[in-house]
Amino acid sequence: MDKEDNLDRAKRARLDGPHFSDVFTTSPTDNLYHLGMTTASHDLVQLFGDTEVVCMMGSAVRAEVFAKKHLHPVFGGKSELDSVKPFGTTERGSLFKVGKVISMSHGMGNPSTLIFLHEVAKLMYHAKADFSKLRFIRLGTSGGVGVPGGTVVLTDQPVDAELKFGYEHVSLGVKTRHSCHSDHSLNEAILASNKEMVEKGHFRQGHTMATDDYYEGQGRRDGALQPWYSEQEKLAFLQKASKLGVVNIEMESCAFLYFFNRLGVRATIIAVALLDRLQGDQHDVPTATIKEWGERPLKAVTNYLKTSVS
Ligand code: R2B
Ligand code: URA
Repeated sequence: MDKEDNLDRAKRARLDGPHFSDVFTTSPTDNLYHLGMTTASHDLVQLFGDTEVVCMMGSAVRAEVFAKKHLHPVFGGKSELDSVKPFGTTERGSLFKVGKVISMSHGMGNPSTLIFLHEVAKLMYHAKADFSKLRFIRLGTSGGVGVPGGTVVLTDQPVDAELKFGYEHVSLGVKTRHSCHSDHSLNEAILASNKEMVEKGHFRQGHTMATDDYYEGQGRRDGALQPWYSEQEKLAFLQKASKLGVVNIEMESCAFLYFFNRLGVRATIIAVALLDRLQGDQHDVPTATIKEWGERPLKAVTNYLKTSVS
């Protein structure tokens, strides 16, 4: 934890642990509102107690594709494909489980993601899942910085939209800054399961910038509003990011890794670059190519899961 806030020592210590809130753990019923499940409505231990890996992604459609097309053939056993159905509500996001792996969506951006992170962590707590085995992986898309479209990036450390390492959170009007990083051994294991992609140069590790906006927050000039910055100023900023070691830009890595670092659970982010932002703001790649690239993180994580789920 950085010392950039005004919390006194006792309050700061609460952020370092114990990790689970004494409020929800002692409530007679806990409502996982956005997942559409409660401790009373579902037998969470029976349904989710054996979970080993939680895979999260922005899109509900992608979460379903991952569950049906990638997880079911490997972990579905004798179950029918039709039996892969979402749990709870699908109004805000979708959650599927195949074998010991959850595939779920979290929407776009740090704020939406944080809601689902709190609720899925509580879900795992109520389910009595083994947190020493649990891993959380975000699979996504991103804009590359100095890497071509199609490159899969494994985040080592995220920076925010000001290129500062870590994540800034506000509670009760107080800003707290939190250092955050991916789990090193998890990254090594994912890379080791995807040697061919690594050797081809299609898979690499680096810093990821997370922003609260797809357009001006990522320095795009093709949004609806007239930006204050020129094309040259945009490129100078992206070059500065690149020199710092940033290889891609997305919208969730800071909150995602902050959350799991605070909880003390292994987590990482894997996202394919859909374009190189040093070359432009929009891509002109055929839809079929974007679809194939979009599935690369799903395939890479499936390769890892094949070797690491009991
Ligand atoms: C990548 O893609 C989405 C924006 O198009 C956002 O969720 C992200 O991080
Ligand atoms: N997702 C982002 O956040 N940015 C991009 O440029 C592409 C996908």
